[in-house]
Amino acid sequence: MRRLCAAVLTLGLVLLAAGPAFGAAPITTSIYTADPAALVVGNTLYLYTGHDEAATGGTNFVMRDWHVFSSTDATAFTDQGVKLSLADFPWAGGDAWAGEVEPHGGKYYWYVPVNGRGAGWMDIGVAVGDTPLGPFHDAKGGPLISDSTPNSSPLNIDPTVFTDDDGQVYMYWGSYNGVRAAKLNSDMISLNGSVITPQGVTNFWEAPWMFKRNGVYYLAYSANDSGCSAPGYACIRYATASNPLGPWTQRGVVLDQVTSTTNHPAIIEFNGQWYMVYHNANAPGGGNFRRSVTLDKLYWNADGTMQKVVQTTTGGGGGGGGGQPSGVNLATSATASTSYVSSWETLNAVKDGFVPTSSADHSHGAYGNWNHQGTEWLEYRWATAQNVNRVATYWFDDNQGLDLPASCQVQYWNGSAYVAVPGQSACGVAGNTYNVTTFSSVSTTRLRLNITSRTGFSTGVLEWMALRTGS
Ligand code: FUB
Repeated sequence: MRRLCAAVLTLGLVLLAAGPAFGAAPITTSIYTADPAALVVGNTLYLYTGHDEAATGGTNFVMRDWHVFSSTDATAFTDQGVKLSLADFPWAGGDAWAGEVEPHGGKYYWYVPVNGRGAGWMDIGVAVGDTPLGPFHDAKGGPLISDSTPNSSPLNIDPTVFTDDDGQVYMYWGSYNGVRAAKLNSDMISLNGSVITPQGVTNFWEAPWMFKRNGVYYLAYSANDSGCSAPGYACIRYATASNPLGPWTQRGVVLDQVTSTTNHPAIIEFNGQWYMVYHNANAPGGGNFRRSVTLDKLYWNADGTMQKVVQTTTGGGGGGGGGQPSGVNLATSATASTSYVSSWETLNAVKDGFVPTSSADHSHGAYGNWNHQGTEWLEYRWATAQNVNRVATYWFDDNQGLDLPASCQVQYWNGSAYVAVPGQSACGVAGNTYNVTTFSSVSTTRLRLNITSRTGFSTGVLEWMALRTGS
């Protein structure tokens, strides 16, 4: 009955897509990185990344420079350091956002969005260097694209630059649903013709990445429609075309939602293997403004469509591509309690070690708090202190009154109060998978999961694992 009532209440609200919440190991955990662009030169894969410097709990981007990482095996990456910064653009005032490097005429052109201090907000500038590692300097002395460029995007960020077989160079960019494209002249610092609004790039939000394979043009981009991600989060969709300026046909989702709200693709072939390079919030202490670049293998279907990328599980707080994380699950020996559980649900189901097949799989029982809204909590207690450094949560979503939460937080009892576990990575809220949250090891007799619902919904949990440090 309550599921029927809830169905009526929730009719017309968002349906959430399935998707693993994890990614492979970050390319570094020394700094936070975001917005990757990839380039292969000889036997080296270069990743050009933004640099997140927001403090823990920060609610805005703090981005002042860009790093370059290099690798010869797509596994181990060397941070080559800061190769471009806001200081290289005297006309820019802040916001070193997502750029891309394109080789041309023996030089390397690095297109970057920056706050241009002029009218409006974000502009696109261009730097040039003689090698993939620079040194780079401002190539133009002012913006290539600004808010005063006719037909520019509502937010002029995220340039992707592509050179066709005939040598013509194209740039796509934009955000706030406003994708734009233009040809570049061979000087690489001026437009050849006017800015167009390419057709068919449906669900575009931002972060385009353009490339060509077997004569087909591909445009991957960040989308945030309800068909692919939870509110506030993004997935990566892609479109194909037979002409570099379109029209485009959308082909679906190639990367599901990740643990950061934003996402940003770079798709590239290196040593005979294709990769999806992207970012998430999986590094220790990570978050929406403390992101980390990672990459996973990408595979093709025979018809030229891309298979959805499987976000793998190694390191960085990863959890298993939907599978159960490994390690000793201390939950099985804990006593569970909660601020509220519906009388028909089964609190102890969260610690029985069952591996659900989806967020709707309550075949082994589930915890649910319908019809409470706001923040409720689950808690584990042990008779003696346990060393814990990660939890994994599999949310219950009945597609009726229970929905994935808006947010969550892990706390521990420090002997006198509940406090947030230190160095906590993003508390993931993805469906149909284990969401792993890592933190600095704590020795405690009590662990708590605070769960905050979305407006109009209650929340539920199928499994909540507490994993022993070092196992
Ligand atoms: O990193 C700042 C902005 O967030 C980028 O420009 C977007 O692509 C998004 O990742």
